Amino acid sequence: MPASFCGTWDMISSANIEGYMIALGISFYLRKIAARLKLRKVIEQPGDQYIIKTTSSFRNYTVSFKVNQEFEEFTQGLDNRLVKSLVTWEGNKLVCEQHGEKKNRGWAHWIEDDKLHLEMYCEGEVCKQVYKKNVNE
Ligand code: ECB
Repeated sequence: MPASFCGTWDMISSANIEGYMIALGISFYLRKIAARLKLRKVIEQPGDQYIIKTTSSFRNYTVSFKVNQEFEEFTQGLDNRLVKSLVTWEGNKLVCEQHGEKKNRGWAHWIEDDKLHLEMYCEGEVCKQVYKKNVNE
């Protein structure tokens, strides 16, 4: 049984968000803002649903889904694309494939050493982030 992802997690490292954003076609101006953000993940699991909230001082983004159930996702405030998303378990990794205009797009979350790991990928670019649990929230 995989460890619970629920809780509040604060970003402690981020690598290659620039490459990931370029692959998504994000403008120079937005990339400069986004690259500086200290992101937080608030993850809830009501029933058989997952809710992942990504928050920052600039914008927030929320996605909710059920594992193994394809859904339409509009990446509002990110690259503003409509994708068909499917989240599945691959071992201890929660893996999302985002099918749409961009090839090989998605993300994976897993827990390792009490940290929440995230890889976001698009067209060969991979952004790797690590989050630490915030026990005060
Ligand atoms: C939510 C704050 C980000 C605001 C950045 C604004 C513009 C940049 C556009 C695209 C940036 C690409 C990545 C930003 C980083 C994270 C946003 C959420 C990434 C995501 O898909 O998270 C998944 C996995 O946790 C759940 O939605």
